Amino acid sequence: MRRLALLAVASALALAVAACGGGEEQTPEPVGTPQTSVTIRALRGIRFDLRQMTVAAGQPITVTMDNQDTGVPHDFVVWRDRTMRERIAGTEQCNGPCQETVVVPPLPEGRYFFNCTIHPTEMRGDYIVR
Ligand SMILES: [Cu+2]
Repeated sequence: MRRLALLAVASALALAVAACGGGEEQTPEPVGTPQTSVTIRALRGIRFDLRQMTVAAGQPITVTMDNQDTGVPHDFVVWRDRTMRERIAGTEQCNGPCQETVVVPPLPEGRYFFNCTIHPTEMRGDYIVR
């Protein structure tokens, strides 16, 4: 397990170095232990409490959208990228307070995108698989 974690870190570093080949400043890769179960909260003010989540590659991921925004509907949808052409999975919409859960299918490593489809510009973030 520890060896696997080290390998994951090493490959992430290799990718980061490769990504820096262009010579421009890059923001560092976010650090976080990949999760298989995540809760994201929709809060008053049309926002999520998370701007990114890091989840495990090759495993189904359970995401619970905890809508604490009374009287306001939200959902949680994962997309292949920010173009939102390819929808991977998502919850139903629900009117807060409420919770909806989705199981996101196993994905290869990469940077995906999530948002609330009702408030797609205010409520969004990175779905990072590693
Ligand atoms: Cu919303």
